[in-house]
Amino acid sequence: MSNRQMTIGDFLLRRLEEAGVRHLFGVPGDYNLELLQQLEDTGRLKWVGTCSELNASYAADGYARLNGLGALLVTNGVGALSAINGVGGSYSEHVPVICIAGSIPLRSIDRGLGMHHTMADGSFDHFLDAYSHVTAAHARLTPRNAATEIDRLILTAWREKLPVYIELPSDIACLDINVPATPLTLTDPPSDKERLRSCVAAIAKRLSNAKSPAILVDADADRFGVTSELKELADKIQLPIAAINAAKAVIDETFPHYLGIYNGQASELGVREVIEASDCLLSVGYRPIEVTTGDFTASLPSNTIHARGYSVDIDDDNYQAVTLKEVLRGVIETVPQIKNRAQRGVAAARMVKDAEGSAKLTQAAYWQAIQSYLRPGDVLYADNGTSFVLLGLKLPSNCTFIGSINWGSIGYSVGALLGALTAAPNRRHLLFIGDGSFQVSAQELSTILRHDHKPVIFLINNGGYTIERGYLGKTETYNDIANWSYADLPKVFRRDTSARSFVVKTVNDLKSALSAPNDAMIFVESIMDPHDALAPITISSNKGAELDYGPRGPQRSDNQLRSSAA
Ligand SMILES: Cc1ncc(C[n+]2csc(CCOP(=O)(O)OP(=O)(O)O)c2C)c(N)n1
Ligand SMILES: [Mg+2]
Repeated sequence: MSNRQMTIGDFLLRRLEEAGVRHLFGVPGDYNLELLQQLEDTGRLKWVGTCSELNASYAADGYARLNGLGALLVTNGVGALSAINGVGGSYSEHVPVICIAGSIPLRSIDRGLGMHHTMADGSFDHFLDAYSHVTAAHARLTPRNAATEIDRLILTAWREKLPVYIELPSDIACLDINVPATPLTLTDPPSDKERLRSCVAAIAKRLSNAKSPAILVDADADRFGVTSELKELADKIQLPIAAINAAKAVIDETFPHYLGIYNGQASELGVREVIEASDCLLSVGYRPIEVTTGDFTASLPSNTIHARGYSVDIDDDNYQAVTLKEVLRGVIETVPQIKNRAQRGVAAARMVKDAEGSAKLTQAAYWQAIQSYLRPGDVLYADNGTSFVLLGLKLPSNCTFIGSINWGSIGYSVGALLGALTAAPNRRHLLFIGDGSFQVSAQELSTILRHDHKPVIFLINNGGYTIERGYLGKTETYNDIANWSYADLPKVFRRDTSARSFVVKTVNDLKSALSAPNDAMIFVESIMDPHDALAPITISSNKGAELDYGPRGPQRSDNQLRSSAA
């Protein structure tokens, strides 16, 4: 392999570019300015400065959801720890993000010089150690290891679909090292031939002999890029595919074999029976938690086949060294076609009576209007809170859902919106968020406006943390928040903004907001009652309280927002 000389910083940027990363999010700091200058000088990658490193970590995650890989640049300690929540979220949601921290110069580490952005305790390893818990791999670069570590870390993020952490000491970015001249190629290691053959045969045999086979997908079906294979398999042998809510819209909801959301007793109509009674269920990357299993009421058949990115569990066997895509391709080729299996009904969308136009806006009327607003190809976001109702809407074809169901950090969606807009500026992006979640990361709206993006932001102003009122504190002031003038914020964040802002109080107000053209940002602030929440929200919060606090905890129904009807 031929080599060439290159600076460490230039090589890192070159490798990111070769891996398909075209934008870098983050906040400058003295320890990372050298790399930022190299970015400017070489013209590799575009810098997207954010208001905070936390938001940069959310943006890199949102970017990676649509781009396959994302990256952020922070400064030592203060920046790295601000970003660690978002990077932890990327781990939890299986999103490949490369977090680069410009860090303490090696000369200071060598000489034991105390530096700012440290604990001033003589140790320089605290943040590297902290990141070891939220990443698949981490390293501090040196002139000796940089060429190999940069490739190892980028490749690990891409292969594992998990974040990695790179410390780039500030005094080495401009040092020349020997680097490979050939570009970095992102490929999976090939499967072991025998393991692949016998794994494919075992799955194909079970599927072909089954009377009621089905597939259940989690987010990994998207992360490992196998949705088209899953649909091809479903077409070939006429089997239904359900998703858990962490994998909303991973299978196109208009796909004829798409069944609906499986969530234990909180499943969509008709889904639970099919999944739980299947005599051959193939699950893809299934990682159940309380909020994706209807509070542990989900129960997969005991002989479920569990396929993951690089392994498969089937009956008594565990197959290693097999890649998901190759397994599914093999199964598609092996199973005989089935044409006449009885079709299963797809769950019908719940319809409610049209609300009076002049009536005060309710959650029920709101979500009904939103359902008709959705268009094929939309990118949809739901932050934590009553905006989770979006999970129950039927999405048109080719929609993408970006959420953080496992990690659930409020405010994630605003940063993720910036990131995904940067990756796919020509799609229509709709953000659904509550006032409480918005207050965590609202300032990133300014970056979205600064870059002329045109999302539609649906903010529910209900005076606080309504979903939390279903756990505890229905009327307590700890669930109240300051009442901002949300719809004025586009103007505050960009004086010359062309954003269209609406304050919506009635069904008619909402209708006129929804008829605004999408040629500028649309900001819709909908005022709703703090105690208005649909049954799926209150039921899950009430159940969550039982689980969280136990029988001796504050099970005070008088102090919990409860649903009147299921
Ligand atoms: C970083 C973080 N802090 C706290 C929480 C706990 N939490 C979950 S939902 C929520 C309230 C959300 O309120 P809002 O966005 O207004 O939604 P609503 O239910 O009112 O529509 C809070 C505080 C969290 N999930 N993440
Ligand atoms: Mg709220």
